[in-house]
Amino acid sequence: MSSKYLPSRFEKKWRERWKRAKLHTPTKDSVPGKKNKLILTEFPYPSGNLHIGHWDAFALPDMLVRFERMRGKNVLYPIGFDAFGLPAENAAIKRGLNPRAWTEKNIKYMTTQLETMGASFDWSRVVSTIDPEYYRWTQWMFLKMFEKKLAYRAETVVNWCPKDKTVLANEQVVNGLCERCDTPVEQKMKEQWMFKITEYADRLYDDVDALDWPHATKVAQKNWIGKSNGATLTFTLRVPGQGERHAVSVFTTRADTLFGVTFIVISPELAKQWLSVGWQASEEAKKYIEMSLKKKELERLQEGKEKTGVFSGVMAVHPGTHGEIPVWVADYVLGSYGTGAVMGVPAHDERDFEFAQKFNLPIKNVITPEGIEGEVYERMLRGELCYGGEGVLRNSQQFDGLSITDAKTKVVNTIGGQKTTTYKLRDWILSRQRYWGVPIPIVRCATCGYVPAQEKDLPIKLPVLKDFLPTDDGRSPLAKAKSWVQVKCPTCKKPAERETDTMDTFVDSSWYYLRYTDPKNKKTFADTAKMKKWLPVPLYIGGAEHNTMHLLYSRFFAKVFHDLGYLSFDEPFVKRVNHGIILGPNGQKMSKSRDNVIDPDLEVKKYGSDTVRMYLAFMAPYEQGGPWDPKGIMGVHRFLARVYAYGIRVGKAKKISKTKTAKELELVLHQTIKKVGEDLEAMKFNTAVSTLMIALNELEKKEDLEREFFKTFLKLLAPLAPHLADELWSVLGHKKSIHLEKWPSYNEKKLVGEFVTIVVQVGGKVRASLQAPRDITEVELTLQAGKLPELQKWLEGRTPKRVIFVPNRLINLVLD
Ligand code: ANZ
Ligand code: ZN
Repeated sequence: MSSKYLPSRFEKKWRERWKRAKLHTPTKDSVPGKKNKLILTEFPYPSGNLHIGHWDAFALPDMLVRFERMRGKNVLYPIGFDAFGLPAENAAIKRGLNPRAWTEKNIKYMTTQLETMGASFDWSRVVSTIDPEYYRWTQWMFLKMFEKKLAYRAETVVNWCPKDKTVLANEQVVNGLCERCDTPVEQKMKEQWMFKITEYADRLYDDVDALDWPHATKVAQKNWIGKSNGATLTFTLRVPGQGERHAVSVFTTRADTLFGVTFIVISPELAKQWLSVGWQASEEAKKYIEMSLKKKELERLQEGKEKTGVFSGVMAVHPGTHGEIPVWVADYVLGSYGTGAVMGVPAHDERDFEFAQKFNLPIKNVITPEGIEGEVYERMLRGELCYGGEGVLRNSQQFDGLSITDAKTKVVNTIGGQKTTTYKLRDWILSRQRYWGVPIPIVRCATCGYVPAQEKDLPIKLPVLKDFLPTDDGRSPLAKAKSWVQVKCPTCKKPAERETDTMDTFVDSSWYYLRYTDPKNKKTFADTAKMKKWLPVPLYIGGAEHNTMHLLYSRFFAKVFHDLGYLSFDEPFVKRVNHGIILGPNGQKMSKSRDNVIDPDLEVKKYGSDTVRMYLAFMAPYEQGGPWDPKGIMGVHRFLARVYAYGIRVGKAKKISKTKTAKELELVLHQTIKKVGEDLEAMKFNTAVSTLMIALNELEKKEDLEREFFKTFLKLLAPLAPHLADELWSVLGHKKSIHLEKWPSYNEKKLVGEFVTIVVQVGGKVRASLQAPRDITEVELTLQAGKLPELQKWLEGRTPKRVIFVPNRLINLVLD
């Protein structure tokens, strides 16, 4: 047997053996004496080809999966496809194919690619969102939510292309232009199906705290929900010719600044409502309102954009001073937030300040600036500068001298306002006027209105359509399926029509993990007892791009179906880990236009699957990601080649004089077992690899072959390079797969060798000292020294060019 490492000779063989031996599949729902663990990764979109990010997302968690199995857990590692969605529809339109044909072909191909990873998925539980047996339950969940009034119809703003006469998804609007014809996109009011996620805003906000999630993800969830504690205050209006018959409410987080209010601003949306109830606005105001309503929220809020607005002609009465203040209409106030109106406090709010300056409105300071002196202080008091900080009240009658916090409550109580909590979160618009999605199971009847489909009629199957281009009137392409659309009303049996909108694909992915626990169930989305075995998900690994929508929507679904009695938990994902992004060799995001895309298939051809896995593990901390380095992968490949050569030598040596591990290697052995185990458990794959590298160095230094040590080494390597480990395991004469072995244990007593004090120098100057085990290796010592806090200011992030090493005495890191 050659000692040249040629993974293409055996990797496929092992994958086939694992498959035949049903090593990972099907996962039993319980195994006596074993604890269950579900390790969940975000199921992929079947775009047609695996990219290196997929390897990062699936092959690396597989290391943890295999490790946990060796540690005696019953691990479920499922896979599926999030297969509805716009890209399939667009690709199909382009190629003149049917979206289902295109998607299914991709799933098939990607399945073969996923298999080459050697990832130990349970292929018996594959879930695909386009399978009618899956979307039957997506529709069922919609019906449950409709029943509870958590799914409803309402008018909202949509993107509209006036040339194509169609509604566009946000992704189809590129720089404000229609993706297909480059016409400027308009905003149009249209009735849509919505989920009432706002009803859960409070719980979604509060329950984040207890989750074992990355801090950034938790903050992102909270910001998205945007909870704000404030008050609603009401101002009486004086409308010309109508007297004091009307009022306007504002939402404020700074009720304490009431006496600094010098104007009121209402949003164009609220102004439009006023128009509809008889407000006589000037032509100028009407024009301004019309124009503003066409703009996008983002555009309106743009920082630094010059403020615009128009006087309404209406005056308001200040509830504290009883003086008159003008009411303006301006687009920096949003219709969808708070009450759609604000009290203008230019001395203390930056936006109001800009507005007052532009339109020459009075600016009145009511808070004494704290910690500010001199000229700036004087100017703030005069209202020439805006001040948003702490301080006590002034210019505020009986409230003078109060702190901001005290004043907030007192002002609200005195003028009869109301404490209010407001959220940025909006209800979830789930309907899409597109073909390739789950049909919304509703019938529109002229007599009965929106009638839910009956459970026994589910799934309402997506009809096969030749022409699935969007229609001219903004209705979904499904409107073209005449015979499918025309049905009898389930209630009154008169002719009626099916709803032709389909669902946002985020609905499909909000519950897929439930289905993994019981993918073939025909009676319910998943059996309760089976769900209990695996859920809530102990670990969910995915990309940071899902910090808000997908994770929030899934949490919302879990809460709803918990409240309806179907789930025992109301938070779906106990722990969340976000993986980093693999960048191109030039450190930039991989993209075809930059010509820096790494094709995993090619890399596997060149180096083998194990090398690609190991290199991804080694290149950077998992949660951080980093650039792909062609030299780096060669280094990892050489390391595996050395492992292979060592294994072949051990295999060939018929009789090895000593079978016990040499005394001087015991420390390394036990430390390696401990470190690799701890690293894998914490998903620190990179340091697990470097620990194995150090161990191999030590092995190779000895003249005698270390069979026992090497056997342990292979077990530690097995989760990372599963093919190679099994190949060498059989070379050593084992009949059963190494993946059925127990994870090695270490002896606590053998962990500590004798300690020595080592002098640490940088560029020849003593900068620190270090306690290290006797006979610590150069590599290990360099690593440890590099981490010393007292060295950081000397290293300044540089890596040493050269290392001078005197065993058990000294290490000198030479920088240049
Ligand atoms: C007076 C005031 C004085 C305000 C002051 C702030 C500072 P957050 O914290 O994001 O909830 N606001 C209220 N409704 C608005 C709307 N529909 N469009 C734009 N702005 C709106 O922000 C709450 C503050 O945002 C509110 O408090 C209000 O301005 C403004 F020194 O009221 B404040
Ligand atoms: Zn009817």
